[in-house]
Amino acid sequence: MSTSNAKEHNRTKFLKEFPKLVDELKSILTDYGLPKEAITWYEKSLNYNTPGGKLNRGLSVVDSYAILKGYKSVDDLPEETYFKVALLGWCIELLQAYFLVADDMMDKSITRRGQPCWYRVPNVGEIAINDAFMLEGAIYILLKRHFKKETYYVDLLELFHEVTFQTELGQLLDLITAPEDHVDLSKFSLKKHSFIVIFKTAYYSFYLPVALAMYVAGIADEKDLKQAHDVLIPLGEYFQIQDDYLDCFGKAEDIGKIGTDIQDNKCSWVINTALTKCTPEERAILDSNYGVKNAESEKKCKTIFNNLGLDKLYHEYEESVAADLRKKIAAIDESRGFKSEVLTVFLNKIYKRSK
Ligand code: DMA
Ligand code: MG
Ligand code: MG
Ligand code: MG
Repeated sequence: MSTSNAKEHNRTKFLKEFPKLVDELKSILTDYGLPKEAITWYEKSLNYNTPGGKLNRGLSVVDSYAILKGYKSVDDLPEETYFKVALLGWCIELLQAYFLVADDMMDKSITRRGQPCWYRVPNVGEIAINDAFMLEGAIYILLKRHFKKETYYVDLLELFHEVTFQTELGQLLDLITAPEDHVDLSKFSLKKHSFIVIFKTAYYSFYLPVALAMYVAGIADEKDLKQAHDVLIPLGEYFQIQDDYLDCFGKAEDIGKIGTDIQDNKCSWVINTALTKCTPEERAILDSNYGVKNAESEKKCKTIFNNLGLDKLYHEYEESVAADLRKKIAAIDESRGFKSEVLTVFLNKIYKRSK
């Protein structure tokens, strides 16, 4: 199979597991005696918010496990093992769904994955808050039902809880650094940006999938978890910088969402880099137009970003961070069974992405 066929095949195989989990979750509501309308609502929320994305996080649990255990293809995994690692992958996708439903409300976003954000679907509105909680709740129901007997069950629980809290800390700082009613660009810095993105994105999107695979594979020595962490956190930072760049310069058809960072006054890589390069005149224009909720002000900011050559700076950053990560990966100690290939595969998945 060619690489792209294998990729599509793995994605389809992974997607096939999701309806089984939806049925299992529905059966729990049925056992509680919930009326049909509530069961249908939960089903709709699960299906609308969980499977529609790139599934990179979920698929990475399966891929990483296969590499750690030396399987050439995910098809070689025993059926029961595949089900378990795919289930953990779906737990990350549920965590992601939970964060995104809430994030879109807080960011007042319009579209997500090419469809209206969940809170904007007719009759949903603020019920989306409870739906977000219930997407998160699904994780712990599934973990208990399928992993309670494993020696690493508590490790999984602690990892999900810790990473969730870290993400929420990142979201907090993201939101309070970007108040709606008060734009103050002097509050921004690349250092603050780095903290925000590591916490709001890198832990749950990059460290979590690999760490989960490591626990299941039994290759989870503290030193190896740290080796993985020390590459995956900067890798996740790079990924969120791509997200920031694409929010401003990407195509809505590619990224499946309409960028809101400029109007939302976000402390993104784009504005922070611009602030380090702009003239006092450009700074004055940014001060009075960044975070202002209209297309005209947004356009003035974008013109400055273009004039500053941010596109070129981004591509230079991308090359230098990728080279740096490859160097770090080359220095990994594999003596306890950890495999650096897990990290290379992850880097290759996101290198130069446009969506
Ligand atoms: C996303 O940050 C972080 C989480 C935890 C959902 P963001 O608001 O930049 O994401 P997006 O651009 O996808 O709305
Ligand atoms: Mg957002
Ligand atoms: Mg956000
Ligand atoms: Mg973004």
